Amino acid sequence: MKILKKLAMGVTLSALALFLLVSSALAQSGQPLKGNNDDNVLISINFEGVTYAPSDAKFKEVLNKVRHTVIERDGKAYGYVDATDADNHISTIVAELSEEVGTLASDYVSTFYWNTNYSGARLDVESGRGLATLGIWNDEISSVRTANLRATRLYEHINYGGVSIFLPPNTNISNLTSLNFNDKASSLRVY
Ligand SMILES: [Ca+2]
Repeated sequence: MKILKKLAMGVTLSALALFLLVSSALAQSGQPLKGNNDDNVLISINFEGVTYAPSDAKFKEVLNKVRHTVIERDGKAYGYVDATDADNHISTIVAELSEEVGTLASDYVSTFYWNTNYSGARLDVESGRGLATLGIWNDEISSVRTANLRATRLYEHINYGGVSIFLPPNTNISNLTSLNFNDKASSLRVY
């Protein structure tokens, strides 16, 4: 985040209020994010062992607490306040994914785009790489295609700081606004 934005959006960011942007029709369906589709959306989140749908009274309250969102391959989302809890969950997922072997470059490369709908300049990042700073890409990424077999994480601040969102393999997000992360990432990892 740029400094000016930080001041204005600190509270909003902590919420990672991605789910509120989901269409009401989807929100009522109870279906989780599905992999391998464009415009994936999250419509419910597990927090401290309880799953909250947008229709639940406490949904907004929960989102306001969540700082780290972890999306599993089946599309289920888990929210964490504590970074270590999120890291532990991610470690388990990454360990499982690391056993999968592919033959395509796209199996191991996530692509980030300057604009929505996978347009504009693109940034390819290979599995195993972390970018602690993004240079001219800071606060610019607007869409992403994650590697077919490897997970990807976006962070609000440089050096893997701030709120974060962990995306499963083979996931296309055509507009990161849907995850409250448009033009917001300042560091990232491809596992
Ligand atoms: Ca952008």
